[in-house]
Amino acid sequence: MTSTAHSGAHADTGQRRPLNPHDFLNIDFCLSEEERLIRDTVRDYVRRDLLGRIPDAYDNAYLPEDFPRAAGRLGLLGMHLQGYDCPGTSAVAYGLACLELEAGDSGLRSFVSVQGSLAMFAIWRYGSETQKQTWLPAMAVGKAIGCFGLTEPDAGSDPSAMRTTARLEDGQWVLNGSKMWITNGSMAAVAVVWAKTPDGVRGFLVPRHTPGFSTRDITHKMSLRASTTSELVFEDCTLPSEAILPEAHGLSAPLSCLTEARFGIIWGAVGAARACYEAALDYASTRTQFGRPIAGFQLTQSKLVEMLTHLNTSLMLALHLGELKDAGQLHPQQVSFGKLHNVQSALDVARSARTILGANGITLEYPVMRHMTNLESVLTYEGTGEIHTLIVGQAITGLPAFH
Ligand code: TGC
Ligand code: FAD
Repeated sequence: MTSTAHSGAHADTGQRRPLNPHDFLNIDFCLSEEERLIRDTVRDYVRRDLLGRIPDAYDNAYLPEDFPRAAGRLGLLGMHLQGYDCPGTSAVAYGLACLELEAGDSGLRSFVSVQGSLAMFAIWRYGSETQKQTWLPAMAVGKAIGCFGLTEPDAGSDPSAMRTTARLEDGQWVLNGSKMWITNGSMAAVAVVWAKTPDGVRGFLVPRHTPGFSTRDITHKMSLRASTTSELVFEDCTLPSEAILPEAHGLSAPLSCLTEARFGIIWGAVGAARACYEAALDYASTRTQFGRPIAGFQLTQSKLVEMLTHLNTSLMLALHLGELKDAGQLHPQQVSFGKLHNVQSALDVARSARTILGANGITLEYPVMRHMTNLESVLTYEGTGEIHTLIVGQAITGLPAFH
C-alpha cells in the first residue's frame, strides 16, 4: 500500500464521472477493460438483435431460433470453462453476460445457464475425456444443445427422493423414470440425466433419439414463455456402459452444477431488475398527470429510489461474489445468499415498476410484466427462496431444518 492510500491525496480531484442514473454507483469503475468490452458486446447484441423480437417470442412461447448459434458465436456458452473450445473468461465476465441477457429476457439467460453451467459444466467436471471431446466443442458453438434433468414430478426441492433408476443389464445401462420441468428438454441433442443406481445417484449422457427416451413440452406456462420447458420420459431406455459420467458420485455432483447455475442467476436477476427500473424511470419522466410528470411526485420518487437501492445493492453483491469466485473463495452457501437476495430484490423492483406504469404496465409493449412473471420462475427454479433460506440458516446456526 502506498503512503498516500489513506492520506486524502486522492480525495476530491474534480475528475469524478458525472452521476449517472443508469450506473448510480459507478460500478463501471470496478470492471476491467475486458469485462466492460464483454458486457457492452452482449448488451449491444441483445438490444440490437433480440429486444424487438422478444415480445412476440414471449407471446407465442418460443425461444428465438437463431439464439443458440448466435450465443455460441459470441462465446457465451460454457463461457467460464477452460479448454474444449470454451472461452475461459472470468466469473465476473460470465456474470455480466448473464445480466445483459436477462435484461432482455430470463429465457435467454436460462438457455445459457442450462447449456453452460448445468449441461456443459457437468460434462466438463465429471465426464470422461471422450465425452468431453464429443460434446463440449459442439456445445460451445451452439451446434449441440444440452439439458439437465434433475427435477421429477414428485422430487423438486428434495432431489434425493428421485425415482428415476439406472441398472446395469448385460453391460448396458437401462433407465426408467421421468424428469419434469426441464429447460431446453425437447431441443437438446444430449440430456444430462441423474438417476439412482445401486451405487447411489449417478449421472448419464442420453443422446436424443436413444430408443426408450422421449420428451413432451410443457405448454400454457404463464412465465418463462420464451423458453422451452419439457418432460423427459425414460422407458427401458438403454445406453452403452460408457454413457455414465465416471467422476460423478452421489448427489453432491448435480448439486455442484446447481451452484454454477445459481451464480449466473445472481447476476441475471440484476438484469431483469435493471430493465424494470429503466422502463419505470423513463415512463415516469414522460407520463404527465395532474399537469406534471409523475416522476415529480414524491411517492413516485420514493419508489424509484427504492428500486435504485435494490438494483445497486444487488449489483454490488453480484460483483463481490464474482470476485470471490474468481479468487476460488466462494462457498455454495454464499451463492444461496446471493440468489435469495437478488431474486427477491428483482421481484420487488418489478412489482414497484409495474405500479408506476399504471395500466400500461400490464401489457407486452413494456418489459415490466414480462420480467415480473419470469421472475416467479426464477424464484422457484435452482432452489426456491425457502430452500435458500434454509441453506443459509443451516450455515449460520449449524442446524439443518429441511426435514
Ligand atoms: P445434503 O445432504 O445437504 O447434500 C448431499 C451432498 O451434496 C453436498 N452438497 C453440495 N455440493 C456442492 N454444491 C452444493 N451446492 C451442495 N449442496 C450440498 C453435501 O455436502 C453432501 O455431500 P456428501 O459428500 O456429504 O454426500 O443433501 P440434501 O438431500 O439434504 O439436500 C439439500 C438441499 C435441500 C439443499 C438440496 O437438495 C437442494 O439444493 N435442493 C434444491 C433443488 C434444486 O435447486 N433443484 C434445481 C434443479 S435444476 C433447475 O432448476 C434448473 S433451472 C435452470 C434455468 O432454466 O435457468
Ligand atoms: P416443491 O419442491 O414441491 O416446493 C413447493 C413449495 O414447498 C415451495 O414453496 C418450496 O419452497 C416449499 N418447500 C419444499 N420443501 C420445503 C421445506 N423443507 N421447508 C419449507 N418449504 C419447503 N429442474 C431441472 O432439473 N432442470 C431444469 O432445467 C429445470 N428448469 C426449470 C424451468 C422452469 C421454468 C421451472 C419453473 C422449473 C424448472 N426446474 C428445472 C424445476 C425446478 O428446479 C423446481 O421447480 C424447483 O426445484 C422446486 O421444485 P417443485 O416445483 O417441485 O416445488
